[in-house]
Amino acid sequence: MKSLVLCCGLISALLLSSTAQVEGQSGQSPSHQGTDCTQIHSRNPAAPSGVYVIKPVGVKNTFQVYCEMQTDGGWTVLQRRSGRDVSFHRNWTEYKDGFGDLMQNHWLGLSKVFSMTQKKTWTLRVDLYTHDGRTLYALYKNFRVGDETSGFKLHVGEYDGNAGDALQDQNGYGFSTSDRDNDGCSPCIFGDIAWYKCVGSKEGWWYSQCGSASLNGDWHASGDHIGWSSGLYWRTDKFPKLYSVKGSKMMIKSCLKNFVAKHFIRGHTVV
Ligand SMILES: [Ca+2]
Repeated sequence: MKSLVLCCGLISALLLSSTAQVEGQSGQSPSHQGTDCTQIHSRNPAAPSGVYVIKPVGVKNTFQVYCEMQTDGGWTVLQRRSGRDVSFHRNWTEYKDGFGDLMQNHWLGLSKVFSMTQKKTWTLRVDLYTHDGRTLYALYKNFRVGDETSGFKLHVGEYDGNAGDALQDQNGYGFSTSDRDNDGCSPCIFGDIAWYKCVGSKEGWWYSQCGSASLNGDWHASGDHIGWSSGLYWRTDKFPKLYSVKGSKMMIKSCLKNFVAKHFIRGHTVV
């Protein structure tokens, strides 16, 4: 964990230096505010959390994201759940493109996450809010998703945190929706029960026969949050059985060690 922070701190300084140089050379006002929230924060540590326009490295089009600006850097939010005002019953195209309100409950969209994570090195942070007011977290190094041909396959590296590791067994699996089955089992056998799809109620996730985590299922209020297989679950020993969390947030921060070293040392521009 300490080495991760040090790495990102060093790289942020390098990135700040290099991007300032590029802007100074061009003299143009950018139509976007950075390649991602980490870069925006590194340029201006006083920048508040909120919606920003970004243009990831190598991507043609800009898009909006919610940036969670914290003392350890800027995090780009991929998913947020805090209630049932936005339905997560969506098809493949909707999970691909994204939906919801960036300021509240939303899913950024798998194609955007792919476009961000195909370059740079990323850390995923999953925050899980319990019904008794606690926040547990899970950190994964080397997070990325594959392209659509791969089913937006999930890649996560080393785990750290206090929520337990529920995502590692979904590593390497494509995303599944009610109209796209990449869960790796047909049928999926659990004792004397067989399902053809791990998708429980039209939610999408990286199911893996079917796996230990899903944060896009049906949201359940306090008092109605235990016993639901389609809730927001993170099945580790840190939670009671069949426990649906009160809220969740998934966000990523870039750590540009390889990318910056390659482009900075060779004198190429970083955009
Ligand atoms: Ca299946």
